[in-house]
Amino acid sequence: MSGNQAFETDTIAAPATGAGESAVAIVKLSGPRALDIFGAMFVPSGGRPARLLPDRRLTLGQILDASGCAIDDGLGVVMRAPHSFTGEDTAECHCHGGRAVVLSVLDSCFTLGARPARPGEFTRRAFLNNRIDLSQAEAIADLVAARTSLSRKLALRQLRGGLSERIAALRGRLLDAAAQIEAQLDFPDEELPPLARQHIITHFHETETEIARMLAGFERGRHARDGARVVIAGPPNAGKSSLFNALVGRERAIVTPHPGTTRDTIESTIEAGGIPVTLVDTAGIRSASDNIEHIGIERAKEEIGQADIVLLVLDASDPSAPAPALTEADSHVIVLLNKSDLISSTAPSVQLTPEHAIRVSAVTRAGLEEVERRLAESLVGCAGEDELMVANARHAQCLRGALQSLACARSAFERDMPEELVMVDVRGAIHRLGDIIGIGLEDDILDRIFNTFCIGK
Ligand SMILES: Nc1nc2c(ncn2[C@@H]2O[C@H](COP(=O)(O)OP(=O)(O)OP(=O)(O)O)[C@@H](O)[C@H]2O)c(=O)[nH]1
Ligand SMILES: [Mg+2]
Repeated sequence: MSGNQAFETDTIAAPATGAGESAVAIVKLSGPRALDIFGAMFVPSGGRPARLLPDRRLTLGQILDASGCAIDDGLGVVMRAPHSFTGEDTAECHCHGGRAVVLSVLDSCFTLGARPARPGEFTRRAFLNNRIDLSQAEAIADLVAARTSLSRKLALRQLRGGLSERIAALRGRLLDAAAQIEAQLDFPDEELPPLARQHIITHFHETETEIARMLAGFERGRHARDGARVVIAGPPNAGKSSLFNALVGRERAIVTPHPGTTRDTIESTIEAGGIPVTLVDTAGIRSASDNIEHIGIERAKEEIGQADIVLLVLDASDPSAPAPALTEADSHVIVLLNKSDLISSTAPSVQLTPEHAIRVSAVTRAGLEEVERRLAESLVGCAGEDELMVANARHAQCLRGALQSLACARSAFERDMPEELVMVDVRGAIHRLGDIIGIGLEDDILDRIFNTFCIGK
């Protein structure tokens, strides 16, 4: 755990549910005055005062404004410290989810002494009170933002401590090695026995291998968490917009027999292999016939540059089709031979057909399942969940830093450099691993992380 300990002196309030109308909304209070404020604005039916309500049991009652007038009938619940999410005294009003109701309930909280919670402040308090570590706090934001089943699963595993345990184990191993080296510094006259030296080098090496393995899955983990950008590109009239519509499942892009139909880029979201994919249709690439088309082509090229995967669409029925500028030698490109309904299966199609090109037809939908399968394979592969452990760019950056420091430490140790020098890098690696779970992180870095959360989380 983080070793942070900071009990806040003020009490915060915010809606825990989203903005807009809903059947029910929840307003949360957390902090030392949460139970007092709740007691002044919630009157349980049956006459028992709110301060005597049992923990974690929903009770029907009246929600009042600060002057004692009824705002709504609803449910109230209290969770006393330390058995709450934040580790502080917490209370919730479950009211009807209209804007006026929620605003009045919040206003009542503020008039009675709470202040508006900042983004992510409930989670930050949970972290500061050692209820969760930083990677778990981040997992809550990921779970709320998860748009597909795979991103939800990854976030849940991180919330349950999957990543924290791995990092804590790696860090523990380095702390052991550091202790052995430190002991040497304290008793400089005693040589570290060769066996212990070898043992420490092996320790470093194993840790490096494990970190490198975690980092190897980052690209796929990132796709699983954040989704991917897949760009449909190719020569004019190859059927890019038709394929875009077929994959999206509706007539989103204009399709005509005239080359140069698509000018601007068009986006839509689909799901492939459990991850959200932003699919982008682009203008056909050729020497532009006018300025608007020229701008469209420039945009298409920009999109290709930013794509995680390019679906290069060629017209299989047109033997004179230009050879693709992008080839499948680039692992980011999947070649689609469209209009395969117009040719016999044995007929030779476009020249230089890459071996792994997929024959498709936007008209008959032939081959589209294979496209989705290949997309999923390229984006997350058959990676086991274990390989998708690192999905957050901040975690990857910390792991890269740790790996670099560790490699320096090992090389210095192998070259019999002074132990003090070795220790600088060992400490660096330990810190970078600690950053992932939030050990000793500076306040301004925490600010930056929690500011990306939404209010009420
Ligand atoms: N037979 C057949 N015709 C297709 C297929 N896909 C597209 N077409 C036709 O090919 C023509 C061009 O299709 P589009 O989808 O507009 O092609 P595009 O690549 O987006 O063209 P630009 O936007 O001009 O670059 C249209 O007449 C489509 O109906 C296919 O799989 N089979
Ligand atoms: Mg088009």
